[in-house]
Amino acid sequence: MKIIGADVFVTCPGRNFVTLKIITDEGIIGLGDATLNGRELAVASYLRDHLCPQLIGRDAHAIEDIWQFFYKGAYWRRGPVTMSAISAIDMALWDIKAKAAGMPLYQLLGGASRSGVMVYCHCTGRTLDEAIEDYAKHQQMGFKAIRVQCGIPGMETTYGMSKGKGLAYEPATKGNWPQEQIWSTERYLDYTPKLFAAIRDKFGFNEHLLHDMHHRLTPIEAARFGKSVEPYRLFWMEDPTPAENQACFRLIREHTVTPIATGEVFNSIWDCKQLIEEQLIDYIRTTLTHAGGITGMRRIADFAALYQVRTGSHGPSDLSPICMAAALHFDLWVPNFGVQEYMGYSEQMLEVFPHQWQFEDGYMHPGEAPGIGIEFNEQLAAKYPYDPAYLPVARLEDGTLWNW
Ligand code: GCO
Ligand code: MG
Repeated sequence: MKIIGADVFVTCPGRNFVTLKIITDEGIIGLGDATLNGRELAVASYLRDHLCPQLIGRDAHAIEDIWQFFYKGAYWRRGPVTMSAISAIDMALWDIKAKAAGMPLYQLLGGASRSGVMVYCHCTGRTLDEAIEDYAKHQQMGFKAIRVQCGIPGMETTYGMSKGKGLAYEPATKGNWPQEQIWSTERYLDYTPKLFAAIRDKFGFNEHLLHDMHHRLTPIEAARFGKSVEPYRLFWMEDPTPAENQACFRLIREHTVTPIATGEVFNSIWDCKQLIEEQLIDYIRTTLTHAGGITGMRRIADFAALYQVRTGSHGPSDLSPICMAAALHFDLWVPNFGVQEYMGYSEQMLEVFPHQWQFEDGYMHPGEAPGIGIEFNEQLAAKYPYDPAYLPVARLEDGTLWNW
């Protein structure tokens, strides 16, 4: 089966998504997600200008060889732009292979290891009361795992806040210039344990409770945080500190038994090697879209399994529904599955990407359609052209640029 076409689309049904469509001579098409929030056009160009022309004429079944060709063959390895492009190609080729086999992708990977994929939602409030209200809403929807974020008194906004009560969380702002936000570690460390106390007090320990620290703390601050929230038994604390220096997680580990999840910005197995080998984390958060597709993620997950590290893939609404659909197949199969993030999508987004997945009582299932089980409505997508939007940046109160 030969590849005869590869097209890239950038569409903005509420937010920007980069979609790759691979076409074969047998009429089977495959879809891949190449969305890199705030850098969408760089990946679109990398695909359009460099990789797509080199796909034409290749055997669509040769997934591993194509992955190696674009990874090693570029000479320039790794990096989010390169890896998002490779990921989209890989996803689309697995979609094609599974369609050709007449099977849902999870069957090709080795079959289902569980009946459903536990997902966690994102719940938020500008105040503690609003966060409690939002938690109750998600609890009623059936979620078994809930991530809670809350406004901090004295800070105008912070990671995880929606732009108004009842609105879906969307970190990026439209326009050509990122919004700047002020961050105070002191205020955060003081207030956040009160949020967990209030949640556990009101709802008990029925749901898994998660929290995203979004790389804001230093290792010793993260250690103090983890230790101070141990009574609330978090499922995980996410991205407690930036992870370029993997060894710095040792310091956190020495002080707390609060489980740690990291890796949503990683794009290769090398980014997580030491963290996994030294068992410095409990959950690895790499995604299909940024860490090399099914081929890259499978390698990371198998390696992580040796050290009892489980998966907890990134799944915000700024990865396209194609990524979500593919992730559910991966999660249904992967033996060392932990949890899958599911922030959800607007109706407008789901109209552009008609999908097969189901949600029931906190668990998701990718469906039984051959392939990944997702479509792309090109005509509708064309009505929503690219609209520049950027993630915010954070500064300390004295103006120093910080980690957002
Ligand atoms: C998460 C993430 C996101 C990121 C976003 C950046 O855990 O869902 O931290 O909210 O900030 O995906 O593009
Ligand atoms: Mg996160």
